[in-house]
Amino acid sequence: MNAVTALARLERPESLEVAHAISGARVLLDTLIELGVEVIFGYPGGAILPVYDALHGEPRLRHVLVRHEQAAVHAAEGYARSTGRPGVVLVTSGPGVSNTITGLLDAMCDSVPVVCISGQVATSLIGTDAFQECDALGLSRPVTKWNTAIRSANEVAGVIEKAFRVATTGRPGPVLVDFPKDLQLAPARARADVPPARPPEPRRPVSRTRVAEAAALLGGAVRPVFYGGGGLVNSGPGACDAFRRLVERTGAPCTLTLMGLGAFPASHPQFLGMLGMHGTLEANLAMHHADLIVCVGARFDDRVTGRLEHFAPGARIVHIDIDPASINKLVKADVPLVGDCREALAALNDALDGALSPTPDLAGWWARIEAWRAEQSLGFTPREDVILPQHLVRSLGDALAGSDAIVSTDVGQHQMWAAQYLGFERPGRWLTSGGAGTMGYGLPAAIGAKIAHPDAPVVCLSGDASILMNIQELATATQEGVAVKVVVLNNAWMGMVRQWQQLVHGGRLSQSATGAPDFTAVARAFGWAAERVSDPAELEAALARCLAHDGPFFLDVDVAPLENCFPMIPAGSGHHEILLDEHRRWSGDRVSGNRPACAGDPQVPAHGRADAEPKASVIDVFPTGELHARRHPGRQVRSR
Ligand SMILES: Cc1ncc(C[n+]2csc(CCOP(=O)(O)OP(=O)(O)O)c2C)c(N)n1
Ligand SMILES: [Mg+2]
Repeated sequence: MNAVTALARLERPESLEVAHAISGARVLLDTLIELGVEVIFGYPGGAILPVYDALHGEPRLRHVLVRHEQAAVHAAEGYARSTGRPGVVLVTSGPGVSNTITGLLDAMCDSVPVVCISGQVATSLIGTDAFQECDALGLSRPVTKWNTAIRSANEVAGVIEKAFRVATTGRPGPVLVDFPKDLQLAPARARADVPPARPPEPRRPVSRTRVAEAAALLGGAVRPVFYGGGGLVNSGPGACDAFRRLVERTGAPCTLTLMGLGAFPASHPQFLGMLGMHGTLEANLAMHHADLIVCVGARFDDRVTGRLEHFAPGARIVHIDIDPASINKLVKADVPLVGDCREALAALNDALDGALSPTPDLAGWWARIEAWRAEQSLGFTPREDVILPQHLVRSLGDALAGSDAIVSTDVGQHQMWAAQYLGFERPGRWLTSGGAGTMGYGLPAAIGAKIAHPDAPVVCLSGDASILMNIQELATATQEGVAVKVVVLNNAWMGMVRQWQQLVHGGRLSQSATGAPDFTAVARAFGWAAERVSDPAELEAALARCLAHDGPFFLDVDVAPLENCFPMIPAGSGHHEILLDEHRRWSGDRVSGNRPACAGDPQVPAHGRADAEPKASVIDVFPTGELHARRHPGRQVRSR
C-alpha cells in the first residue's frame, strides 16, 4: 500500500462506503440534475470534499474550476444573465464562502438568480472555532435573497428545490445553502421519499384598474417617455417584445438604464440611448421635460435620477415593477403597477387596443428631442496620433456588428463608454455590474457566458485596473478551453477615479495612477494569445485578429490616458445640468462654453481635433496641467 492509498483510506471513513450510494452529497447532485442544472462553477476544499467526491466521474454535470470563489459567483452571474437560467456555485467553508460575498452582493444588487452551496464544518464542530469554520449564514444574510443551513441529510432535496424557487421567482436574486460535512456524508432517504416541493406561489394578477389608469395617462400625455430597466431583461424576451410593441404603438421616445440595455433595439429611431449620469443629452433632457414617465422594471436609482428634488418636475409617473418594495421608494408613482413586466405590458397593450381616443400627436415633442439629438452629445473625432477610448469602443462595436456577440465589462470609464457606444439590439447580450459596480466582474462573467453559448463571440471589455482584480481567471479559461476575448482599454489610470478627482476633488489625483504590467506577457504566461496595439491605424486589424483567433485572446489597447467620459451629470445636479465635455455645460435649456470642433466642421481636417490645446474650461476645477506633471514614481511611461 503506498502512502497515497493509505492516506485515502484514513480520510475515507468506512461509513462513507455505506452512505455513498445515497449520501446527502449524492442527493444534492441528483437534485441539481433534476432541476436541469448542467454547469457548476466552483472551487473545492475540506468541508465540501464529499460533494466533490460524488461529483467525480458524474458525466451529467460540468464543473468549471475557477481560481477564486468570487469569480465563481460572477461566472454563474454571466451564465444566468445570458441564459435566463440560475447559475450554480459550489465552495468550501471559511475563506471559500467568505470569498463569495462580493459576488453575492453583485448578484443581489442586479437581481441575478444564483444558488451558492457552501460546505460547512461538521455539525458537532459548529460553534467551536473549528478549522475553516465561519458563520456563513451571518456573513451572507445581507447579500442574499434567502439563506439557510441544511440540518438533516433527508432535507437536502427539499431545501435545494426551495433555493432554486426563491432565486428565480419574483425579483430574482442569490440564495446560499450551507451544507455541513457530516450531512454530506450521512445516508439520506431516497429522493422519492422527500415530500414534493410546494408549488410556486401564485402570481399576483396585475390590477386592471391600474392598467386602465396607466392607459388613460398614455392617452393624454404630450411629452411621454418610456424608461426601461434590468427588470425587462430579467422578465425575458417576451417582456422586451411587449415593451417594444407598446413603445412603437404610442410613438413615444424610449430610454434604458445601464442594466436595461438590449431590452429595446439600440438602432431603433425611437431609442434615445442610455439615461443617467453618463447618459445622452437627449435621454436625460427628455426625462427632465416629460409630462409622463412610464418606468418599466427600473428603480429610479440615484445614478439615474441625479438630485431627486430636480428630477422630472412636471411628470406623472407610471411605475411597473415585480417588487413592491421598489415602488414609491424614491419617486412617488401616480400609477403603481405591481407585477411581472411581461404580464403588465401585455395588459397595457390590450387596454390600448380597446381605447377609443386617438393617439396624441407627439410631433412637437419629437421636434424638441431632435434639437437635443443634434447636439451629438456622444460626438468625437478619432485622432491619428493616439487611440481615443471612444474610437476603440466604436471600432469594437463595428467589429462585432451582426455577430450577436455577448459583451461583459468591468467598472469605470470603459464601462460607461461601452454602454454609450456599443449598440445592443437584443436582451441578454450585455453583462455588466450595475448596482454594486464590482471591478473584477468582467472576465469571469464572460467565461460563464461563453460556457453557456460556446458558439457566440464573447468579449470582456475591461480596464487596466479592473482586469487585475480577477486576472487569475485567465487560468480558468485556459484549462476549460473557453475562447473568450479580453480587450483592455488601457489608460494606465483608474480613469473614473481620476475623472472624479479632477471634477469634484480639486484635481488632487490621490492614488489613481496605476501604470500597468506588461499584460501581453501576463496573458501569454497563462497560455493565452496576446497583442498590444497603440497606433490608431492598426486598431481595426488588431481587433479583427483578436476576434478571429481560435482560442482565448488578450488585446491590450493603449488609449489616450487623460480622456474623460462625457456627457456627465455631476453628482448632486439635476438632469438638466449636464457637462457635455471639459468646455461646455448644458444648463436649463442652453449650452455655455464653446463646442470643440468636430469632424464634419468646415475648418477641421477629417481626422484630428482642431483644439489640441485645451481651451479655457467652464469647469473651474480642471487643472489639466497637473495631470501631465504628476506621475506615479514607479509608473511605466508609455512612448507614443
Ligand atoms: C472592487 C472595487 N473597488 C473599487 C471600486 C471603485 N472604482 C470604480 S471605477 C475605478 C477605477 C477603474 O479603473 P479601470 O479598471 O482602469 O477603468 P477606467 O476607469 O480607467 O476605464 C475604481 C477604483 C470599484 N468600483 N470596485
Ligand atoms: Mg484604466
